[in-house]
Amino acid sequence: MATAADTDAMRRAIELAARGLGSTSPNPVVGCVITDASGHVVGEGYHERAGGPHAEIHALRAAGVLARGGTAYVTLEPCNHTGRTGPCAQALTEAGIARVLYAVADPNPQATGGADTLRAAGVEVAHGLLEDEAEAGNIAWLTSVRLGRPYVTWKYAATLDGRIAAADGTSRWISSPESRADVHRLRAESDAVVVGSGTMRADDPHLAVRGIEGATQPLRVVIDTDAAAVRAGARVLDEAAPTLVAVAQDAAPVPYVTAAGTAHGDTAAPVPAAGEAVPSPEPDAGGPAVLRLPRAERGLSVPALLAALHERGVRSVLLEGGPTLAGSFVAAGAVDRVIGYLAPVLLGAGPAALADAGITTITGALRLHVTHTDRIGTDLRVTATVPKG
Ligand code: AOF
Ligand code: ZN
Repeated sequence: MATAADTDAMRRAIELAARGLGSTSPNPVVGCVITDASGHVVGEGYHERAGGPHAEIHALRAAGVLARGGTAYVTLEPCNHTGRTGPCAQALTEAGIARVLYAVADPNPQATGGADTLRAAGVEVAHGLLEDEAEAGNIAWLTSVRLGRPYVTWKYAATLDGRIAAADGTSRWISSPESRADVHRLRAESDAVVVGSGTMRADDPHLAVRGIEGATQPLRVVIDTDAAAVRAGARVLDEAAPTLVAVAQDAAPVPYVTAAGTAHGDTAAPVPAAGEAVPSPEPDAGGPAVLRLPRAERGLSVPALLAALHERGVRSVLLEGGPTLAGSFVAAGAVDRVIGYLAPVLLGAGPAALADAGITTITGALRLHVTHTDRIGTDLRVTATVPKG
């Protein structure tokens, strides 16, 4: 039976795990708290970056000999494999941990089995404490393992009547400064930020994280189907973060000129077979990487794009605009979560946040589940998830 103290310790482990958001991919976020035999917290840790020590190891190091006879609270089932680091199930046993409570079972076939190993070594093991919270905190990685594609959040800022720009195209600034700062936090927690060619042309967005110290920059992805929207000197081509430009397989080769004035391109890229993504120069080679993808009914194939991003270790995608791109993701069933910043502003005319998503009748409407409503500055932020299945 879990006590109130057990719940507190697991809640703390979930908080610790969240510190890794944005810097652990392709690995999960994981937090761990260790209490001694009398229930005092003697060690805490979280997974900080892929390839680094797992959360349990950080917490065990902090606890030292005080871990003996104690309890470990872990947000994810301890691993059972030797990957880039040794198996945590074994490390916990060797440290003399008497009891392990974990929130979510590890769906990764390579790492699973830690609970059985611990039990076989005589450790008391229980699963499921604060499982829903821990699942929500690690949703990007869990979704990626289960579906083989990144977790996709579509974010938009609109007026209360659902418009993202006025009829003449002007849009600065609909949302409050606080909402715009919040978007930088979302970017920092995401592995990739994606925009379409319309947004590229209209806004020349920068897409990097600003104003958050120590933030990991996301991969900036521009969907430029006909290789015509990303122009020389575009802000997205600067050095602030890596950039990937996705174009159609048959689009003309385009040499991109970076802000620094050097030309980079994909002129040597072979035309791949349908459905196949072509590896391109790494973004840190100086210019944007170019990814050639199959065309779809509308723009590029969303599943092919997500598969290529997953292949590159991207576990979470933030879709930042515009309405056409969001429409094609919704139509492809590839949106997991929606975050809308609604400003108390009316326009009465102008484009809607979401363009055609292939829905023509009310029974086809995509019905969401609201998980949070928050006041951000003068705006209302609504977070909603798309029910699975
Ligand atoms: C982590 N951090 O704190 C825990 C993980 O790439 P490796 O060898 O470090 O192993 C990653 C797998 O280990 C990961 O996919 C997950 O199944 C398991 N647990 N991973 O990166 C952690 N506890
Ligand atoms: Zn581990």
